[in-house]
Amino acid sequence: MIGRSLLRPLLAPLALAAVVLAGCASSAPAVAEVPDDVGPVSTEPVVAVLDNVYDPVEVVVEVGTEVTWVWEGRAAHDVVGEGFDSGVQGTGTFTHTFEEPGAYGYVCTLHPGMDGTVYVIPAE
Ligand SMILES: [Cu+2]
Repeated sequence: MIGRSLLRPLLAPLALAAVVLAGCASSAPAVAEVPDDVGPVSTEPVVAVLDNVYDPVEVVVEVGTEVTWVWEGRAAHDVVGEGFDSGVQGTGTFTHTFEEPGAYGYVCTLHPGMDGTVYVIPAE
C-alpha cells in the first residue's frame, strides 16, 4: 500500500502528458514499423498530389532522404504525417527529409481516404 500511494503523484502527470501528446497528433497517422517485404528504394522520390490520390501511394527511402510532393491536381490538398505538414496548397511543392526509420502514413486532411505512406529504412 505504501508503494501505491508513492506512485500515484508520479502517474497523474504522466497520464496528462499522454493525453496532451495524443491531442497534438489528432490528424497525423502514427509512425509504424516498416514491414520486411517493402519494395525497392526510390533514389529520387517524388510523389504527385492528384485529385484525390497520391501517386505513387507508397515510396521507400533510406534514412536522410528528402521526399518531394508536387501538386498536379486541380483541387487544393495537403500532406500531413507525423512530424510533417505541408499546409493546404493548390500548386507548388513540399519537401520533407526523413531522419528516423519507420512507416510514415500520411493523409490529405481535406479528402477522407486520400492517403499514402513513406517507408523509411536504415541506410545501407
Ligand atoms: Cu486532398
